[in-house]
Parts: sequence; C-alpha cells; structure tokens
Amino acid sequence: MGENMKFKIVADSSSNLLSFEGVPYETVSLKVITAQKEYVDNAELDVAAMVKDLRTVKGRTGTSCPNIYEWKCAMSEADAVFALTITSNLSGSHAAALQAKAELLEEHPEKKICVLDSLSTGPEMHLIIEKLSALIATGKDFEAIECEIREYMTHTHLIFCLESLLNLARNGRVNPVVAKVAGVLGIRIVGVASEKGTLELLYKPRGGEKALLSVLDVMKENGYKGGRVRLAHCNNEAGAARLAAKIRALYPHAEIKILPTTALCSFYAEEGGLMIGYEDI
Ligand code: X90
Repeated sequence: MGENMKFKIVADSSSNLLSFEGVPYETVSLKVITAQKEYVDNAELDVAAMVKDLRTVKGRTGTSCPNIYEWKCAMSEADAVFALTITSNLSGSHAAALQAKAELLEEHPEKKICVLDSLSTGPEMHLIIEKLSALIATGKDFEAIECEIREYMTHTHLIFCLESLLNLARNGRVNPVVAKVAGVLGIRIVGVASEKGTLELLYKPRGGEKALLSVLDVMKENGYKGGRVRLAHCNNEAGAARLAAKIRALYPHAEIKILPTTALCSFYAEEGGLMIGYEDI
C-alpha cells in the first residue's frame, strides 16, 4: 500500500516549475544553446538576462534535452516515481526518461516508475504536477495514482499565443510549410498542443486584444468550464494579467495562477509569448 512508500515527482524543466512544495520534487534541466553560451534551465539561471542576450545573439541557437543519466539521478532515491516529460513528438526528453527507467529497473526491479508523456509542455505540465501531488497526498497506492493521473491528463489542454515562431521554425519544431504560411516574425499566432503533441496553429489574430479573445474562444470550444488555469508568460506580465481578467469576467471562481516561463519555454515562446494550461472539468 501507499503509506510507507517514498514517492517522488520528477519533471523536465519545460514545465517552468523548478521547485514545488509539499512533495519530493525535482526537475531535470533542458538547455538553451547559443554560439556563445549554454543556459541551463534551472533555478540559478537569470532568465531575464538570457532573454536579453537572445535579442542580439548571432549564429545558430538551439536547445537540448536532459540525458538518460540526468533522468536516472533524479529518479534514483525514491521507491515510487512519477516522471513527466515534454511531448515526445518535439523532444528527446521522453525517450531519455524511458531509457532511464529501464536501466534503473534492471538494477532495482522493486522500484515503481511511471513515465508520463504530457503530449504538451509548460503550464499543462504544471496542472499535471499539482494533480499528482494531490493524489500522492491522499495516500493511494501507485497503481491507483497512475490510473487517475492518466484519466486527468485527458482533461487538460494547452493553448499558446506567440508573437514570433522564429525559434520554433529554425529548430524544426513547427511544420516549415505551416510556419511559412503563418509568417514567422512579428505575426501573432494562436495555437494549441494537438492530440499527438505537436503544434497546431489556429489563428493569426490582428492585435493583442483580438488574440486574447480568441484564446478565450478556444478555451470555451474545448470545454473550459471555470476550472484551474495556469498561465505562463515570457516577459509579458501585462498580457497575462489581461487574459486572467477576461477569464475571471466570465468565470468568477476560476483559480488562475500566473508565472514566468523559465529558459526552455522562454526560448521557444519568445518575448510576449503566453502559454495557457487549463482543465475542461
Ligand atoms: O529537446 C529539446 O531540445 C526541446 C525541444 C522543445 C520544443 C518545443 C517547445 C515549445 C515551448 C512553445 C509553445 C507551446 C507549444 C506546444 C507544443 C505541444 C513553447
């Protein structure tokens, strides 16, 4: 039974949650890499300084996911681990986590490890981590928690509203034809994480206000009923606050948390970018 087990949640840093209270929690870091520097997505990093550097950086820029060893270390000292990754369709993080699980189980067959593919990232992962923590707190056993979290994950969604697709396009994370049609720079894009865990571009709203309204429309169309919302922004506290106000105007009881993107999401969402995780329950 659950009582004597040491549980732990491990997530990659694309969740923007580098620490979490109440349950043993660790992040494994993705990295942002430029010709000059490597930025590790952890609590020591000055994200604002990185974002500033990125405005003027020359040459190729990219990212890398945590390796098998890093996942293994984070998973090692617990009896029961829930590991949550960015979508396996855009990053090698999930494959690395699965391999880490396989290697750890060979050494310690008694361990319980569940690797979850968020098919998303950022604030949708935030919701899943909070739910995992609540489930662990109930004292349920590992299998019951796994079953419930997988069910919960069918009720969470991600919308994004970006002002540039440049870094996504340059790094092959968005279909190049789609990126070309959308335009990459200076064009606002509203899209969602698709069922397959890829970027699906929906609208090119003219103006920031229209963009926020289409975010709200998409939320409603996808079944938002006033549940929890986690809103991550890259240097756009004002935009996040405006969106939160619009959500609250329609759903006064919505529990909304606003937080800044850390390194990985800041790189891809770019300045002004908003990422919205929400539940349809
Ligand atoms: O392994 C790596 O190097 C990381 C690659 C990450 C690629 C995509 C990150 C996107 C972050 C952009 C808006 C939300 C996209 C939702 C996709 C399902 C933020």
